[in-house]
Amino acid sequence: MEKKKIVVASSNAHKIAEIGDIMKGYEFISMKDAGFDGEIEENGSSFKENALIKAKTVAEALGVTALADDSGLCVDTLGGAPGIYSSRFSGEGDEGNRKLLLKQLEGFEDRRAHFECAVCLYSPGGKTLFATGRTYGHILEEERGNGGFGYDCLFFSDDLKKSFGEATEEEKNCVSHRFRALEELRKLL
Ligand code: ITT
Repeated sequence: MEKKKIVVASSNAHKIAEIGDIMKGYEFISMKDAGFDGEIEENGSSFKENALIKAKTVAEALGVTALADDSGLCVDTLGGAPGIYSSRFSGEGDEGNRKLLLKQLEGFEDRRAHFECAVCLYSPGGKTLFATGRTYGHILEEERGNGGFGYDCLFFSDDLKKSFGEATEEEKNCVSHRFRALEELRKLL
């Protein structure tokens, strides 16, 4: 049977790959490959709002069903920062973001944190499904492992008892915020 095609409203190749590994049975196409190369202004005030903005923009521009993931790292001691600003935290990409996070946490004992993910599936005509997922852990004093992307090598997972950077893709994809959000979404489909 031919797999159902879904356009992913994201320009983050790591995310798109993880979504494909987690949601078997669907074929995911990046928005760029589907013909969308516009800018999307993520000006929502929550993960959910930003996921809707991304999915709706791409779905309406292309006339197809689109899936968006808005996600980020929330650190308790920092009042939930960087949160929805995770990708733009330092303004200098993933490496700069990790450096800034370590700097802001210097001297803090409480390093508890969670990743959060909101997914939105938007179909032309306005049918909208949302799901969210979280995964808990703490921020390490230094990077461990080089797998994954973003803050993975600084995030020690309570579930895996190692950093996401040290975990295999399969291990991360069994406990991650993205996996949990997509599992919820799958139940709604
Ligand atoms: P799109 O908006 O194009 O999808 P993006 O990377 O800008 O790509 P977000 O706005 O949702 O996506 O920001 C997510 C950021 O949160 C991401 O760039 C990482 O810094 C961090 N992040 C989210 N999920 C992560 C994960 O599984 N592992 C490590 N870092 C993650």
